[in-house]
Amino acid sequence: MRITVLAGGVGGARFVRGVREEARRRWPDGQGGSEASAVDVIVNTGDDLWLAGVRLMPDFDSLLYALAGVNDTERGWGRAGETERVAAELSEWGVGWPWFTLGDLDLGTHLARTSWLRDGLTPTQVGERLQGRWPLGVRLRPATDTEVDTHVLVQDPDAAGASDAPTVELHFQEWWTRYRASLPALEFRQRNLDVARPAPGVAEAIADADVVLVAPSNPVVSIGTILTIPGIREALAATSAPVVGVSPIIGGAVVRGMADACLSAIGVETDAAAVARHYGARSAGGLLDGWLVAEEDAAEVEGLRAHGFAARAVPLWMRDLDTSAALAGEAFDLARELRADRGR
Ligand code: FO1
Repeated sequence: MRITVLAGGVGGARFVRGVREEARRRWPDGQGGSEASAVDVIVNTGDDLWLAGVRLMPDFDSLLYALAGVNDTERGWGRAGETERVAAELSEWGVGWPWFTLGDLDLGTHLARTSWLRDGLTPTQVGERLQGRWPLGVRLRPATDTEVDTHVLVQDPDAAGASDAPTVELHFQEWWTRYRASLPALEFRQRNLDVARPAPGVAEAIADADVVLVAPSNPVVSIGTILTIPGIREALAATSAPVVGVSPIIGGAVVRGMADACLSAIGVETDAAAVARHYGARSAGGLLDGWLVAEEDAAEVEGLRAHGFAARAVPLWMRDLDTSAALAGEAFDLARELRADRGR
């Protein structure tokens, strides 16, 4: 069973842990000749940035740390047991951003990554080395090896809200961590899309999948950014695998993060059905065959089915490994039914 997941960082990590667990339970590798399974995670790279001379890949690192079990579960990013001695010095030197903390252990990752990049390795090759340190049980794949860093067009925050304030482009991470997504985003833009291509192995992971899962990550700046990489939408349209997504919205509210600020910026309601329609039904040229909504949103199922989505209301809250695995199981079950329907 080959499972490919499109994921961002923090919300994606929780879901991918569930996918890994459920895959292990359903397809214990090689025992009794049972079918083996493989999980490939296509990771958003739009949050990535250069800061203090090092290359950060926040979504990749959130998944890496969470799947390795070394993540800070409180903050949702960075390393457990972190210290900030170097960050204090960087702040004294005025290097980096005072609102963006680079922990000591985390800096170890960024220094290793930057060192390998300077040796000529690609982000994909760097990712292979980083995940080689811990047996993750899944393969993390940056969506592209091109630097596509998301930037956000806003009214100049220093123009004191003047109606004719000029616009400025902020790196997504400044908009997200300094301004907490409070500045209305006029546009999200990725860099270098004219030369960006899926990273090696990404198009194949989609084409060869038995199921493609869309994690409950930010539909705009995480999943949306993966979809802007030329070639990825085409691969998703062409794969024989059913594409099943999980709503990041429960009862009209985001589960975590500030996806609502991103959705409103592109004119999409913060609603489980609205996000599905934003992604589009595959039968109508969009992304999704199936869509899982929370039981709180069961009333949306009939309308979604009328729009061509194989929708289903299931428990969506991922409180722990078991609930995350159960959610992954619901996605696997829906995908199996979709494959059976297609077979008919
Ligand atoms: N998020 C914050 O809100 N404040 C921070 O200081 C911060 C530092 C940071 C450093 C490394 C890293 O990989 C992630 C970091 N994040 C921080 C989280 C980051 O904004 C998110 O992981 C995603 O990029 C947005 O979902």
